[in-house]
Amino acid sequence: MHEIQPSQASGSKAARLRELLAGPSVVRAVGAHNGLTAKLVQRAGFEAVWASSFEISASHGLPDASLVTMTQYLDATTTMDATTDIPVIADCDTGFGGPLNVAYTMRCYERAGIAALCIEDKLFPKMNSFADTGQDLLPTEEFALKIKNGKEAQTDPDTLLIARTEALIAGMEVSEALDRAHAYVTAGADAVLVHSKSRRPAEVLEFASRWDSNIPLVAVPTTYSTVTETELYDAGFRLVIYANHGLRAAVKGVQDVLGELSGTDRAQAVEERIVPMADVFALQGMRSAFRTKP
Ligand code: SPV
Ligand code: MG
Repeated sequence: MHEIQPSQASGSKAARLRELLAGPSVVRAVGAHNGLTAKLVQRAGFEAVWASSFEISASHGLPDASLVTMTQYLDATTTMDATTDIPVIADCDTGFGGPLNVAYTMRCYERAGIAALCIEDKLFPKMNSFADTGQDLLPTEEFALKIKNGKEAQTDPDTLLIARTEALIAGMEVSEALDRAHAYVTAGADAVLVHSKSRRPAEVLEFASRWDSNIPLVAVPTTYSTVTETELYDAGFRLVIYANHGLRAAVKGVQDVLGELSGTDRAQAVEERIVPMADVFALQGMRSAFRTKP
């Protein structure tokens, strides 16, 4: 079993993420889907961006159901990486196919400089974890082979491959989730994400209490949102992903403002509830784009 090792200071984002994961406090990532939302994540002080398949799919107006292609995901992820200084963790769904697709995905994402990739043990094509259908899993050995192939294709030793088990999402017992996750560690995973749709943190905390590895654990407290980062860290989680809070905030904000605007006859009605253009200019880097020589 291998622990996350701080890198030999290559200065890359992947090396930085390894350092953070080996550090004394929980690493926090937030979901994003484009350059602007990734910048907002960085500005709010989070340590990493989660290039969420749910958010990227939604940004195309599509369900998170393996419809968006690998190159579309990579394009969005590369933009997020280019517009931020913090590591980007790419949600690569099932790895976009079989073991060969995972190896190809690893090569493409590494070439683009992405710090970490996460793949999950659902069947391709997959559905979002909170959908009530399409939660069938690949046999453990087949997913372990995907992890092995991904790791073998890796060239930068700092790149992280996170194995995500959907066993609890599929209604299996904690012991099945543990068996799978331990097999993924043996196959070479650098971290394990155990996803859950429970309203309470009990099952992920039980998973962590029975975790028999130094490989860091990753939590996505979307439904069990009462849990604190401290509780998760103390249980053994080193990375917490707030997967879609920015997108959901944006949908609420746009819906509310446009709803109000459509019921009135002048734009001033919503002025107080929207940011000034100057705030967007700042996010776009307008001043540096148009800086002229003195
Ligand atoms: C995502 O953000 O795309 C995730 C997390 O994979 S979830 O939507 O909970 O499956
Ligand atoms: Mg996803």
